[in-house]
Amino acid sequence: MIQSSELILNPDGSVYHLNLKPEHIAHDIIFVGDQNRVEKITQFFDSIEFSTQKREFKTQTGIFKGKRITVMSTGIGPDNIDIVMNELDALVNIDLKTRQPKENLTSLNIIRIGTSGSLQADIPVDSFVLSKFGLGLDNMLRSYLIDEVSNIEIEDAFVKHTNWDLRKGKPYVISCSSTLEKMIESDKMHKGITATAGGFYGPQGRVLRLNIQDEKLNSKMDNFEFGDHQITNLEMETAAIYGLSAILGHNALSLNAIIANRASGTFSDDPYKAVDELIAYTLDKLSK
Ligand code: R1P
Repeated sequence: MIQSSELILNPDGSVYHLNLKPEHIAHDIIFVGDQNRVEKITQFFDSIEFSTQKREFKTQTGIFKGKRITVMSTGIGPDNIDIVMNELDALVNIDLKTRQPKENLTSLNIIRIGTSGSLQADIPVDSFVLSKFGLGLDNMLRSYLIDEVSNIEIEDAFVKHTNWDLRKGKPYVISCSSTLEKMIESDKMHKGITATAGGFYGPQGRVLRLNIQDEKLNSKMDNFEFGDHQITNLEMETAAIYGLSAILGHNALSLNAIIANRASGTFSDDPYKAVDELIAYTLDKLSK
């Protein structure tokens, strides 16, 4: 039995941070970072059966073209993903009354619709990137046992190429769900390795008033290659979602609207438009 200090439930039986009970979520789930993006998606639904919000975690479940879908905001960063993924998994794979893991496990389909900065000059603002791999620079996932799901060859090549300082922890690389990739991909999507940082400024090479540990990191990431793969973009959730999905047994895919180009120093004139187009693209693919 899992103790109440470890799996915390609210007085109504919902999971602690997400405020959800098992009946509130669909098996197809869309993650967004920004809580205001939830309704940008559910406005297209035929009906909404459930809404809740606690802190930055806003959830709505409804029907889109006959398909039951949950849309949820995760807030920013891998630490939030640790909460979201563990509590979502508990909703389907732990009996919350007996506090025992279930024998027959359920796999959720999770698609992130996020914003991101491109590292490549030829992946311009307002384009889309499908994350074939997540490269975690954040360390959160290293608290778990990940050797069976991580791509050690790419990790080692990246550490060597960037002369990575291992005092920051070892980067981890996890692949997307190939099933979801096949469902969503098209020639509108760039594909590559998405780097996930544990912060927005220093951890992504931004210098305002503080010196950073490796000023050349972004340019070294920009010219890293492993087989056909290069690092396309930098954001704050993908690798953590891929890692926890892989070890918990869920399917995950991350889609990125490119709103900044770090190579050229440009920012989209209308970042909301790119996100709206990615939402329309994803809903269309999901409804087929
Ligand atoms: C930083 O501004 C936030 O934007 C990006 C990053 O991953 C980070 O969460 O994604 P979202 O727009 O989905 O939040």
